Amino acid sequence: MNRTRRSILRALEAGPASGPDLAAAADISRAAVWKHVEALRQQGFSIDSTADGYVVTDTPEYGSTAAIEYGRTAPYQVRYYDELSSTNQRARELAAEGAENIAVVAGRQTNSRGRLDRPWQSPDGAVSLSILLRPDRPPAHAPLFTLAAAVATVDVARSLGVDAAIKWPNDVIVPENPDAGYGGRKLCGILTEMEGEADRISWLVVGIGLNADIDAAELPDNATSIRSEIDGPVDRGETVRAMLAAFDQQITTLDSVLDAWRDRSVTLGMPVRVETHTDTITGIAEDIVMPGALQIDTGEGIETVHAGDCEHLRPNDRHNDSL
Ligand code: BT5
Repeated sequence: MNRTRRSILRALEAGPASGPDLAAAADISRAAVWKHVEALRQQGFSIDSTADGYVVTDTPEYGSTAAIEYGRTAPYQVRYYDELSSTNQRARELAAEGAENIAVVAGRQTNSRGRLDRPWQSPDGAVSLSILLRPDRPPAHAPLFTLAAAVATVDVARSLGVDAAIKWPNDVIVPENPDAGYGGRKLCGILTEMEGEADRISWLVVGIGLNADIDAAELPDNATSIRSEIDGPVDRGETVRAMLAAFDQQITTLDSVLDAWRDRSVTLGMPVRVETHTDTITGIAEDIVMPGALQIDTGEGIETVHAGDCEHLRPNDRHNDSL
């Protein structure tokens, strides 16, 4: 979407706006304003011409940059694509072109990836979102942005009525037993990629795959979706806008993100088994420490794990795992 159309849309968000006012604000002719308004109508906006000026009476739900940007409060420019191989891949290309503060959104992805290049399923109905940032932080702080995305996703899912929580390090799940927190079905995965110099991140891409308006039957075993949890449809446009706002809020208070993560995690206090590249560590998850490492009490001491796959064990599973 070009800058003029974006500014017209912004003006319409604020209420009725007359053709001459829009023309003056954008420094274009009234005929050009009319063309932009027509183009927005083509994209699914209902725009009435009233005595007070143009008024938006209905917005398209999804399927265009304008639809997602309308009502957005967070400072990220949206780029929407019906289909991409991977939103992270597209965001990396934009990073190479020097862009920043962009939210790449895809209707569906054909080759999306999780950690260690694992396949990630993003059929139509998913929220597939990658946020490109250039934070003034050292590379070692990059995992904090993953935590911020997990916190933001939990808050949005809960606001939609889903009993979501975080499983270390980057899964948002609906626990099988919310009090005990074991097992659980995965609602969202997060993949952060970055390029940095010794003391500063050059760019960072936080990729979020949220199973939103999809039937869980279309997803892998052990996955769930907002739609299946609340048994109703999900407005993806509103979900993306809420995600961007919640993420932005978390990264503006990044130094307190560990506390926010602790409040929403079901991993802490649980018996866990964590597979790292080289090892399997079993014990009680005690705490999360900078910049997102899990401390596990193995019974013989505290082990600090920076990356790995974490499984929550049922309380009596522990006895099978010589703790
Ligand atoms: C993740 O990896 O959980 C990170 C996933 C990040 C995906 C987003 S979508 C937007 C952006 N663009 C990308 O290309 N990627 C990001 P990991 O922890 O490795 O988990 C991957 C595992 O989750 C797979 O091996 C499957 O078992 C499972 N899985 C695949 N698709 C799933 C889905 N839609 N819902 C739940 N689980 C899924």
